[in-house]
Amino acid sequence: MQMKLKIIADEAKNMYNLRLGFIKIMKKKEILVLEDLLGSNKKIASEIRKELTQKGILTINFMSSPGAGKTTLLERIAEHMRPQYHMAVIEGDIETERDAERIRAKGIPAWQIVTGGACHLEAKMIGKLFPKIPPDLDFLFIENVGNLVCPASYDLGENIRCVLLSVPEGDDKPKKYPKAFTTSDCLILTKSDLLSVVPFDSERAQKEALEINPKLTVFMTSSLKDLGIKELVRFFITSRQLFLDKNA
Ligand SMILES: Nc1nc2c(ncn2[C@@H]2O[C@H](COP(=O)(O)OP(=O)(O)OP(=O)(O)O)[C@@H](O)[C@H]2O)c(=O)[nH]1
Ligand SMILES: [Mg+2]
Repeated sequence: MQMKLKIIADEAKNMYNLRLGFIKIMKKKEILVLEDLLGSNKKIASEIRKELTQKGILTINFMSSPGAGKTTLLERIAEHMRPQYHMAVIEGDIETERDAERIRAKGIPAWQIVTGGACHLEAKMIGKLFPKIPPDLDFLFIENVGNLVCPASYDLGENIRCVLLSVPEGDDKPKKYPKAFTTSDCLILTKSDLLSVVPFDSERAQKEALEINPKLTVFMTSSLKDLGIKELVRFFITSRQLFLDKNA
């Protein structure tokens, strides 16, 4: 009886070790596949950046959690840029054409990428839209899928990456979701009109964001009250000029 039990225990142990080995191999394979994917994404992104910059188009990638106010901010930016500057928007969502429809309603060309479940955009998705992008654009905005984690790992060929953080989300987010902040050039605090009703320490949010990324340029905006949008638009216009001068 004891002998039989020992054999069963040994078999279970062997099975366990086999499973552990299998998981280790699969994990290694997963990491290799991911590295490969990110590597090829980076290559496509570099080509996109090169081509768009040569055409004088500054590309800006907006990342944030769902509902932080990306589309509303783009609607305001469109009002501020018109009529001097030509802009277009690529919208990324898991489902629906809604955000692209909102932008088109402002008279701005917009294309919707429906990822069908994927939580981020990838450079190849932007590349597929290339034939549609008018060459006389000044600015191409990309609204990433609402998610504060996955989009941070994918270069889309942008010149400027902006992370939006809305007041109702809480001032502790930069250190909890660091990659979106460490990989961005610009932090846009949104919905500042809610500061009077929601506890949000904007100094803490800025300080902690700058601790993990001192290069961030910070803006405080309210699309609802049209606050801070003019300054943000001026920043994009100046940045485009700098890129043009650099690539002249
Ligand atoms: N109070 C206030 N509400 C805002 C502001 N900007 C946007 N909102 C509201 O926030 C909600 C979400 O705004 P969207 O612009 O759709 O947010 P989004 O980030 O594009 O959302 P997803 O595309 O779903 O990730 C809407 O109800 C907006 O009216 C703002 O400045 N102040
Ligand atoms: Mg949106």
